[in-house]
Amino acid sequence: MRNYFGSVHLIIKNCSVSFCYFIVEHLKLNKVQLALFIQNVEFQKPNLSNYMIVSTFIYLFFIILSSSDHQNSTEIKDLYNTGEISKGVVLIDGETDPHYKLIKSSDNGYPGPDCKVSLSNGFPMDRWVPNSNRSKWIAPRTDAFKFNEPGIYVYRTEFDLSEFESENIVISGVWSTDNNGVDILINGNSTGFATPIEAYYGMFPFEIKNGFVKGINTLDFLVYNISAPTGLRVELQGRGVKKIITSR
Ligand SMILES: [Ca+2]
Repeated sequence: MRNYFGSVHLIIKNCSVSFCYFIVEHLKLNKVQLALFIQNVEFQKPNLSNYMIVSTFIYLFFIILSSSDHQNSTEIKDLYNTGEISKGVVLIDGETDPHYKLIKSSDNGYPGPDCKVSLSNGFPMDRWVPNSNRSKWIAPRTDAFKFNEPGIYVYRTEFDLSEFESENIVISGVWSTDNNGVDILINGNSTGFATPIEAYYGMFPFEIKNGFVKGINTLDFLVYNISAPTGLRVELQGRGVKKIITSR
């Protein structure tokens, strides 16, 4: 196959502008990748045979690029689950979550910004979807069974994308809330994800693919407490393509 390509002169010179646009927009190539691609393409007069070869080439290129994109994507390491102190290690009950801040509270007695890991036994944990070895419920207070005031509670976590291309980021995960999750904001903008009033019985998926900015990004989880206990549980992960550092 390699020799075959070596002897073929591709025929896309006359439509190179639109073709380049297609590559950049649909295959998410950066300038360096595009330059490498164009560098390896030679142009000649079109004929049916070459059209077929070009089609095959583009298809194969797409497959290779897709797999290479996946391989090149890197985990965003400063994204943490609720109640997680380091990757795969959870806090003990009552500890302050270092990665989530309560930036808005409806309970003057628990205004934040500290979020506490909830007690793992008894009410309301007997109703809340059980903790895992990757995440735990957090709340304005450790002893959630003593209740918090009704209203909105906003939990914020931050992560740094300085080393990433901001257009290639995907963050996905699941969340649970007491009571309903109102929204998830990426850098203050709604993603539209919500959970039902009795969401605490399960975990609900979300996926965010846009709205990212260079540098520090914020992810806000808005939870509405109808009455009694309130809390939040999140498990999430993010991947992106790291910036290519070029020197001249
Ligand atoms: Ca509640």
